Amino acid sequence: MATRNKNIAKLQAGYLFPEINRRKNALLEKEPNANIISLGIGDTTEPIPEFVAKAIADAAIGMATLDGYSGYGSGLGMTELREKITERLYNGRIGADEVCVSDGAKCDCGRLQVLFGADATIAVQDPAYPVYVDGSVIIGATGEYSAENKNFKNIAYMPCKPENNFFPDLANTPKTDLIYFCSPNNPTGATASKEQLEELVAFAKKNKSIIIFDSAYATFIQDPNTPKSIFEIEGAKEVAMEVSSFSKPAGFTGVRLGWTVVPKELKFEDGSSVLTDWKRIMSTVFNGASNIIQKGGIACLEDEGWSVVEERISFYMENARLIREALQELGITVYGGDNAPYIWAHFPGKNSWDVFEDILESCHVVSTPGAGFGATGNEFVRFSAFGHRDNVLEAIERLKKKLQE
Ligand code: PGU
Repeated sequence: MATRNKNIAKLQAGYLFPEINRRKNALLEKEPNANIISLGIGDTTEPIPEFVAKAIADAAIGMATLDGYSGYGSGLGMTELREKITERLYNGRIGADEVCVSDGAKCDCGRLQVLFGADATIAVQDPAYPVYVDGSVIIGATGEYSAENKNFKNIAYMPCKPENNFFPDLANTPKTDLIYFCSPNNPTGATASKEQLEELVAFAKKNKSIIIFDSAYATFIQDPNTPKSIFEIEGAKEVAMEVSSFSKPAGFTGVRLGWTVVPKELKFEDGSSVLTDWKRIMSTVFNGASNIIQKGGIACLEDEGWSVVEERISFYMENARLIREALQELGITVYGGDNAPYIWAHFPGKNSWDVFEDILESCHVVSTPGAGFGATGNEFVRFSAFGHRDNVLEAIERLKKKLQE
């Protein structure tokens, strides 16, 4: 028989969200009538704009006609979509030919790991979206796991905690090939300021690192002075690429559409173009995002679609405010929730899986334990602001009852 991929064997646990689901289902087995509310996985709940659904439906029906039919696309996305992304979301700061459309940010993270390979050294924020580390483990880029330190040998973890305002201490971060950086951050909800991102770009320049900037939540930023893209920072095009997504702003978590920006200026050590290699990877292991769904993406970015997208974002941010304020009233220290759809709640001295279990058992509310995002998350629990308003209010009532005990 074939031998098991030794890198997969290094993964310390199952992927975080299926594990949470498993625990939720275990509770349902014990209490089949439990009305469980999820503030766990960051999955959108509100319908996509009707204007967008109609564009998708029209494209689908068009496929049954000779004129409307299309097969394989360019692989990097429809020109109209790429242009609209640069106009609506990047103020024209990047070229449409630097936008590579995909089936989502998570999938692009996986392909990025293939792009850089097993020899790339990486730095990640701790806590971080688990895909950066797990994906790097799978590609073999992380070295062995140390149970004692609860981390992988070849990963530079950049602790992000209240004490450093959730921005890494770059002076004490080693040089690595890649730096994963997510702002607004999943899971802490923190955003990096312009000055902080300037520091990050300067750090990457000095070390000849490439920043992989994840802006999946950029549209949730409310503060007009907070950058929504790394490309708002001067010189970033020489040291950064950006992954992003329609998932959270447009309710496309199940529809699937995202993109990665790879600037032409971004070069490897030998002077060769990262964009050229990215195109090579995309044309080899991906065949383009669905042409039907790309029409939906175009519709999102038109005025009629975008006004509803903005309404949905405001709706989720109101959920975030409700959750944040309710927890604060209960005396819990919370972070995030003002420029991001996540609230990062601190339970000093407690183990996050225990807090998660306790809230699940006693309130029938699913949260996400901070330890699932890295060792620095261990005293924290993440609450997602994605949910129907009734459910959010009900979850808040249950949390109040429980935590006031
Ligand atoms: N990037 C970040 C920072 C994310 O938090 C998520 C989703 C994605 C990318 C995925 O984007 P797609 O375009 O939909 O692929 N994070 C959610 C969902 C969990 C998951 O496994 O992706 C979360 O709850 O953290």
